[in-house]
Amino acid sequence: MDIIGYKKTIHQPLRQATLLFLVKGKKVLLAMKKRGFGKDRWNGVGGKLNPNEKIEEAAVRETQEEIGVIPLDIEKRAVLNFYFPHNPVWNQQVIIYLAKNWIGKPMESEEMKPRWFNKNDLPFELMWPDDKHWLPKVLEGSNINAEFLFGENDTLLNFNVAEI
Ligand code: 8OG
Repeated sequence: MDIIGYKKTIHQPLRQATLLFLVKGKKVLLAMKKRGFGKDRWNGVGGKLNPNEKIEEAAVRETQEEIGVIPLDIEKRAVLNFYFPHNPVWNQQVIIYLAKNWIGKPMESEEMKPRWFNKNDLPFELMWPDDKHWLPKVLEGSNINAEFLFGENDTLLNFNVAEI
């Protein structure tokens, strides 16, 4: 199964979700997901849109809910399309944001446990397998469009990453 072939079988736009990373100098904030999709992985913070919500509003709300800070001046830095042919309800488009300014101090919630990491020493073995292909580029300053095709057990089968 290749990405081009699979995309031809999809007829609705992908559902959107947000993912935001706080950055401070050489550090980036990741949070350990304690439940749900992506449990036991380090990730940025984010999730699905509420009805009638704009994507940027969802990025800010999810950050506040998950780690208790209000991000300011969020920068849209990547658009990632994820395809799961064995379970298409997981197909989604994730919009990636960075924030260099925020109000509050990151704290643990029921869903996430935050921790600062060096940008050049990320725990990729405990992250989604696609992250190593785009997150370092985003943190270095690139803007990215990418698509990823997953098989069962979160195996990454195929991907395209473009710097724009
Ligand atoms: O609302 P929910 O917890 O299901 O949102 C899932 C979050 O996970 C959302 O912020 C988007 C993010 N996410 C994916 N796939 C991937 C991925 O492959 N890598 C990373 N880093 N995050 C992902 O849905």
